Amino acid sequence: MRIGITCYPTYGGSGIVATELGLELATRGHEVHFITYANPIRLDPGTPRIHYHEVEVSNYPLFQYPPYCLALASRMAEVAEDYELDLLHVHYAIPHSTAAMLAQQMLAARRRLPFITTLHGTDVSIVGMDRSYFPITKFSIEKSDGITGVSQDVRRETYEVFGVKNEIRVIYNFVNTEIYRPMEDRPNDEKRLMHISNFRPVKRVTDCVRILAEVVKATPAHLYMVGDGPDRPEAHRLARELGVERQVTFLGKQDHVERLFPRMHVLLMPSEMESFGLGALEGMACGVPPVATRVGGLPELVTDGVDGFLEPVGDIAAQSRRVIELLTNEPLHRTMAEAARRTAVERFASSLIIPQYEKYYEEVVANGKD
Ligand code: GMT
Repeated sequence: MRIGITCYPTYGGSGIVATELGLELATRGHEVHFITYANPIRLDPGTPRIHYHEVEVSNYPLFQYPPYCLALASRMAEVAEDYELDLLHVHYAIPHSTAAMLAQQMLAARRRLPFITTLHGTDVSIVGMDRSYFPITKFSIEKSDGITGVSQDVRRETYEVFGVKNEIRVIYNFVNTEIYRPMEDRPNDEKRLMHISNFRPVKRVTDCVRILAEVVKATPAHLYMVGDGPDRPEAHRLARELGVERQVTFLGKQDHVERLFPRMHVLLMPSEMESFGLGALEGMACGVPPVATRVGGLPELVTDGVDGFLEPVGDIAAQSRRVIELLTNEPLHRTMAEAARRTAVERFASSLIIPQYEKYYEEVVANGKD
């Protein structure tokens, strides 16, 4: 098939899922066209069957807010026509779903261009609830030819928040378990905790520092903070205040996290909300058990006490206890690390999930031909 993909190309789970999906589809013989304002991270533009079409937004002085959605819609229609796309697949409803809807209408007299919207969570819970975006988000979701959600929780929330009647297909996030895999001999010179995110408030990054401060009272450990965002300075300050700044390293944004994960012992995900928790899955594939919060779609990924631990949001004592257990009980860590890897391979491997997208594409394209 010839598939157009639009996503946020910078650091963030939805963009990563979209990019990895495009790469996997190209490997399976499809032609994939990324239509985005920047080259998606993790995308090597030289990859066979992958094309990248930049969306340029002109900044005329009259525009206090450059109309990105319109530039995107025009580019989508142009690419769809030039490359005879079979469908558009947009990740994150706002504004991608609306732009796809416009592109579809622009081409309606000449050809059919179905589009699928994949909901990633915050597009429903945060952005969609904002009254100024609510009506257009609901409308664009309803007008989509197909809708997928990355967890049962996103599906439930979309029905609840928007009251849409359309079918929402749950297709879980995935990981390439050939690339994300455990190391033969994980270095044991120090016990390493890792957190990875965009350091937005929803991630509660300061909880990671608080957890570390509790953990080091019981056993030596080092925390590696991967990513960047608005709450990094506060996490830094807190590490100094709690006297653990030498046990915390801020690594910034990293492109090859598959090389980092296998060196770690525990992944911290103390989020306020997670529709799925892609970082946890990537860690699990590398044999790193997560200590995460019991929110959103995380219980669909992590089975508490089997392949990781789930504790209440903000409960630093409980999360720290779990980390200490894992760092000080070698057989427990080994069993959980193996179970985490098994979960990734048996339930969330790209080889299992990508065919679900392919099947859905075929259904959506066939639907309009009735
Ligand atoms: O987590 C973020 O803040 C980024 C966000 C995004 O849209 O890029 O991630 C969301 O989508 C990911 C991929 O489907 C999920 O794994 C994350 O759980 C989800 N984040 C939240 O729900 C907060």
